[in-house]
Parts: sequence; structure tokens; C-alpha cells
Amino acid sequence: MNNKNDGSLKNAILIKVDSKKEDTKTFTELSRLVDTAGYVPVHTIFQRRERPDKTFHLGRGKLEEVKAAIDLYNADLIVFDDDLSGSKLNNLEKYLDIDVFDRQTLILEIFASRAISGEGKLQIELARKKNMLPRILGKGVELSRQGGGGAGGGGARRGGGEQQLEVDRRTLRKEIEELTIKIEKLEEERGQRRSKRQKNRIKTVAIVGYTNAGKSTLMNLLTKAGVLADDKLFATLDPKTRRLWLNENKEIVLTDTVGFISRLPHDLINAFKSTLEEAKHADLLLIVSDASSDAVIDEYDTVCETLTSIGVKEDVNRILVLNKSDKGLNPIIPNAENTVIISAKYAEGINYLKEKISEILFG
Ligand SMILES: Nc1nc2c(ncn2[C@@H]2O[C@H](COP(=O)(O)OP(=O)(O)OP(=O)(O)O)[C@@H](O)[C@H]2O)c(=O)[nH]1
Ligand SMILES: [Mg+2]
Repeated sequence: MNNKNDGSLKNAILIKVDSKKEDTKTFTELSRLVDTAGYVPVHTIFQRRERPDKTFHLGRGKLEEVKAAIDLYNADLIVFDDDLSGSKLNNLEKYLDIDVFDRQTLILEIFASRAISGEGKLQIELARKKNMLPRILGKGVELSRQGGGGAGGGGARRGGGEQQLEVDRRTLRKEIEELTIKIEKLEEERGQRRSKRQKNRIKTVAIVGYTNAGKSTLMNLLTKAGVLADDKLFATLDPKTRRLWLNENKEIVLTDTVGFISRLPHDLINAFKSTLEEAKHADLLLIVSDASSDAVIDEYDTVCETLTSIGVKEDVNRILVLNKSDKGLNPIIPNAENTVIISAKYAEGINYLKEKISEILFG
């Protein structure tokens, strides 16, 4: 990895511990996530290990390698591809004297830094606060374990630290509670609006899929919606809905949604439930996949699992839209009942897709 940084951005070292061997794809997605979050991936460190270390996640020898790399690469931040407990993150930050993120925290940071409206924003705030809580709890345990007068800390200071932590903890818990109540209220209102809408029975189609698959590009092509399509992960966070005439007498409502990614933070899946309500109640799902991606099958599986976890029923109509055909199709593409090959960028295969939508919804 030889990324250049002019100094205005933070340098990140990427780390992964796995029982499997490292390969060329090991850090691909994490690098993109780090880049999307606005950091520069400057170096990667991989450790093959049956089981991560209980205290530091990494073995002690590797830890020294990380320490040296922090100096060598002028790193400001460590990002693990793995999910780490609050206490491991705390231990690492203390030992390495640098900010340490895990994959979930990074994804939450990305979501939190993007403009997103209403309920989605509250949900992300809630997810972040829940993510912070175990770290604060962990810090409390550390403080109470530190016996005697440690370097620079007298008994009074320590007591003050504990009091402050208790205040932080209580504030955080209270904020979590308040957010939960607010969100419940919004959910109720949304349910009421939906049942009103169900009276006018325009068929609804939701575009779903892995992040960066080309969902927004397809949405724009079909509806001229002017949704931001960008070569970043999670370019779309808020769902956008537009009407579309398939032909002079067949009208549908089309929704572009947030992209999925593997190992989404659990609380973000809850956040998705609200923004993906449209998908849950859609008459038809267009599952857009980047068919040129090496990971197309894993990505497709992640999408199907995420759909199930937000409560989308198996029997909802689906079309597998294999996008980016201009870049070449990966020979091992998932086998689904309704498959359409397109290039949203070059508007290829779109008429056939429209016909297929029409056939499924209107017979
Ligand atoms: N070559 C090629 N690139 C495409 C095609 N469709 C989309 N892209 C590119 O893929 C990138 C991601 O496209 P988006 O439409 O933003 O993807 P998305 O699925 O909405 O992504 P998120 O909102 O981030 O989840 C952009 O750089 C698009 O120009 C295609 O058919 N061919
Ligand atoms: Mg998008």
C-alpha cells in the first residue's frame, strides 16, 4: 500500500486477525470503508491466528509490529476489520496510545457524518450511543482496577475520574432512553401514514442491493430522480421515491434505498428497518448486484440475509438485476428465477427490465 497523504487527512493502519490465510481481497472492502470515512489507508497488518488474543486481539509480537508501524507510517488511527469488545478497544488505545476503531465503529462514523434526515438520523445516533456504552463501562472497570497512586494520578484525581465516568454513563443511558421513545413515536406515525397510502393502490418497487452496486444510477436512469450516484460506499442513506410510468397505462412507485454491507452493526440494521420500510412492503424487489465484482456471490448472500433480518418475507417478488455488464460478467453468478442483465451506466438492458417488471406486477 503506497497511498500518499498531503498531511490534511488522518493516516490509518488497517488490521485483521483471521484463522484463514490472507489474500488479495482481505483488505479491499475495509480500505474502501476507510477511504469513504475520509481517512487514508497507509498500511495493512494481518495476523493469522486460530483465536484472537483475549486482551489485545493481536498476539504480543504483532502488537510490537503495530507499534513500530505507527511511527513508521505516521499513523493517526488504527482500524480493525474485526468486531472488538469495548474492553479490547480500550486496552489497545491505552497500550498503543492512538485511536482504535473496529469495523462497526467505522461504519457508524460514516453514517453519522453523512446528511440524513429525520428518523434515520435519530436511529444512527441511537446506534452510535449504544456502541459507545460498552467502552465507557469498560473504562470504569479499568479505573477501579487501578490500585495505589499510579503515574500522575492521585487518589482524588482517580475518584474524580470515576465520578465523571458515572455522569457520562448516566447521561448516555438517559440519551439512549429519550431517543428510543422519540423513535417509537415516529414509527407509529409512519405506520399510520402507510396504511393511508395503501388505499391508493399503486404498485411499489424497491431497489435494494449491496453498497456501490449501482442502485442510484438505475434509479436516475429510470426516473430522472437526480439522486447522487457516486463511487463511494453508502452514497445513498435516505430512501428516495419517484413515480414511473412503465408504459402509458402502467404506473409504479420506485424507491432507491441505502446499500447493504457484510457484518452491518446490529443497531444499524434496526436503523435500516425504518429507512427500508419501503422495501419491506414493496410488491417487487429489484436486487441490484455488481456482476463484475469478484465478490458478487458473497454480496448477494449478504443482501438476502439482510433482507430477511429486516423482516422482508421470502415470498416477495424479486428480480435479480445483474448490473455493470459493460465491465464483464463474473462467470459465477447467482442462480435466481428472474434475472436481468443490464448496464445502468450505459442504459443497456433497460427495456427488458421494464418489461419484466410489468410482467410480474401486471401479468
Ligand atoms: N461501469 C459501470 N459503472 C456503473 C454502472 N452502474 C453504476 N456504476 C458506477 O458505480 C458507482 C456506484 O453507483 P451508485 O449508483 O452510486 O451505486 P449505489 O448502489 O447507489 O451505491 P450506494 O448508494 O453507495 O449504496 C458509480 O461510480 C457509478 O457510476 C454500470 O452499469 N457500469
Ligand atoms: Mg445509492
